[in-house]
Amino acid sequence: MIRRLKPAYALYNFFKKSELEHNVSLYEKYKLNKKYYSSISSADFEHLDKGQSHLKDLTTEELKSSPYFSKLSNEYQDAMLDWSDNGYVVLRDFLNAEQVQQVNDEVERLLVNKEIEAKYGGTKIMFSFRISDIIKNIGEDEQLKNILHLLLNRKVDLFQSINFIPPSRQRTHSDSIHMSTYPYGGMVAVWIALEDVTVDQGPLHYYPGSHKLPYVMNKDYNNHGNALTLGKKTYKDYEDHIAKLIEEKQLEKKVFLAKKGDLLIWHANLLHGGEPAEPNVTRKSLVFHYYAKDVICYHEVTQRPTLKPKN
Ligand SMILES: O=C(O)CCC(=O)C(=O)O
Repeated sequence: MIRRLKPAYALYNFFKKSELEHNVSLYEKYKLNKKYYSSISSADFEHLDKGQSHLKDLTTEELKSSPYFSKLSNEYQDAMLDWSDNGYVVLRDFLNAEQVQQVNDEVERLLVNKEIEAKYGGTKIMFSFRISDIIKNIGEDEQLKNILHLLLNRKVDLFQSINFIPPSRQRTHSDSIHMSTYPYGGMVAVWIALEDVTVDQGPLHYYPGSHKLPYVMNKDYNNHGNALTLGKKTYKDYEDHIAKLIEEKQLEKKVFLAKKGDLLIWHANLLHGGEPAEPNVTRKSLVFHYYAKDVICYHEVTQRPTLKPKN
């Protein structure tokens, strides 16, 4: 029960002022009666101007006419044409074999030294970029960040990294339920293969065009809660809701059989997940999540503002 009590989170947040101040000027901008430690969720934005509730998605015409686009290789330009209609971009061979080996060696070293550990059932190594320059430099790569800036029409800040060694086997979801923003759409993710991935290894899957569906938030699966408590639904309820939506809309799934070094960028609202996998296989990969600048950053399920360490 304590995990559902909003005042318990607010108390925890109270002592994290420096990591939560990033939202304060935006609460003022949108005239939200919130302190840095207050709980926050999509319900707090419902009364605001609907016309401004989403970052405007870039059209293909806007993409093509941007000066940075013309500086990219023909291959990258072609890949980026998927963004507007399909909500993803695949950049092949973004890392070369030597860079991939460096990351894999680094993860191995950090694990052996117990500087990182795999959580969430042994699948996810969180935030390795905070202690590894090798990993951070990839997430902060200038060309990559310029591409993300172009796609979102906003500069982005690297927020989180996740290393996977076994496959995620994660059911289909949109990251906007986890890393939520106001206006909607102020998040973007990058997935990089750190080995060649076959169908047996639980490849990443995604649903092209699903980013255009309405964002699924607490109210859409009856998980509102009230002023004092979070909603009672489980994460499985959310995943079931998404599975039903995919069925109803007859969405078409794509499976990413990546070669090591290949990279996929997905939109904040693109439905994606990990395919089932054979037992005891690896599927080494690295995910980076970025928030756009000047958006309210929070977590819809737990209704908490995002903790962002000051750089
Ligand atoms: O790597 C995967 O299979 C999925 C990762 C994912 O969904 C995420 O990091 O948001």
